[in-house]
Amino acid sequence: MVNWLILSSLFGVLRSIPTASAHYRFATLIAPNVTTKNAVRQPVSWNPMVDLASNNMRCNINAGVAKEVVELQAGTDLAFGLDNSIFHPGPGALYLGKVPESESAATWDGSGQNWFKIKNWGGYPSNWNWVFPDILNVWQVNGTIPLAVPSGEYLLRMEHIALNQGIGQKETQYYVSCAQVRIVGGGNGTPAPLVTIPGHFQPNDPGLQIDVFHPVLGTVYRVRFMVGCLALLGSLKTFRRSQGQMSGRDS
Ligand SMILES: [Cu+2]
Repeated sequence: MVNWLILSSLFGVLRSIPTASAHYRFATLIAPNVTTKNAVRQPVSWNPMVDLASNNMRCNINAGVAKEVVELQAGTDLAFGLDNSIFHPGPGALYLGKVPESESAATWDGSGQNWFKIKNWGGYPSNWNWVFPDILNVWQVNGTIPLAVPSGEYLLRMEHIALNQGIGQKETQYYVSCAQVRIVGGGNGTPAPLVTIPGHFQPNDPGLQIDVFHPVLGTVYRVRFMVGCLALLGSLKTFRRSQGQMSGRDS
C-alpha cells in the first residue's frame, strides 16, 4: 500500500530539482466554486505513459482514487490546472466517463464502454511545424460540461498526446488525469459514440502519424470521436468552439 503522504513529500523534493525528465501533470480541478487537487486522481509521475494498450491510459498511474467528488452544474466551465506547462506539441481531448450504477466516482476504475469526448484540441501545419493552439505551452486547459449531459457521477478525463517523439507511433507520449465529479442539472442527451479506454484510438490512426516538425501544408488533422451534435443537442456551443480551434474534423 503506497502512502500518499510519503509520495507527496517525495515529489515535493523532486519538484525542487529541475530535471530534463520533469514533464507535466493535470493536477488541479478548477470549477466555478472550488479549486482542488483532492478530486483529481494524482498521477504518481510527471513522466508520460507510452503504452497505448495499458489500462493506465484511463486515469494514469496514480496513487489511488481521490478523496473528493466535486459537484458541477451542467453547462459550467471548468479547467484542469497543470504543475508544469504543456511543453510538447500535440493534440488534447477532454472526456467524460459515466460511472456505472453499482459504483461511484470515487471507486470506478474507468472500465467499460462508458467514455465520450466533449472537447478536442487539434492542430494544423504552419510553414515550420505543426501548431497546436490553446494547448501548447499553457498551464491550464479549459472546457465546458455540455448542457445535455445526463446528471450523475462521472470521471472527467484530460488527455494530452505529445507527438514530438512519436513519428510512426514510436514513442508517442500520453499525459492523462481523471477528476471525480458529480454532474447536476443535466439534460437528456445520449452521449455518443461511447468508447472504451484503452481502445479509444489505435496506434495507426492518422492523427498519431503526423511528423510535427516536418509539416505538410494542407494536411488536415484527423481526430476521432468528437461528440456528435445530434447526440448532444445541448453541446452545440462546445462543438462549434472545438471546430473553430482545430482545422480538423472527426474521422
Ligand atoms: Cu519530454
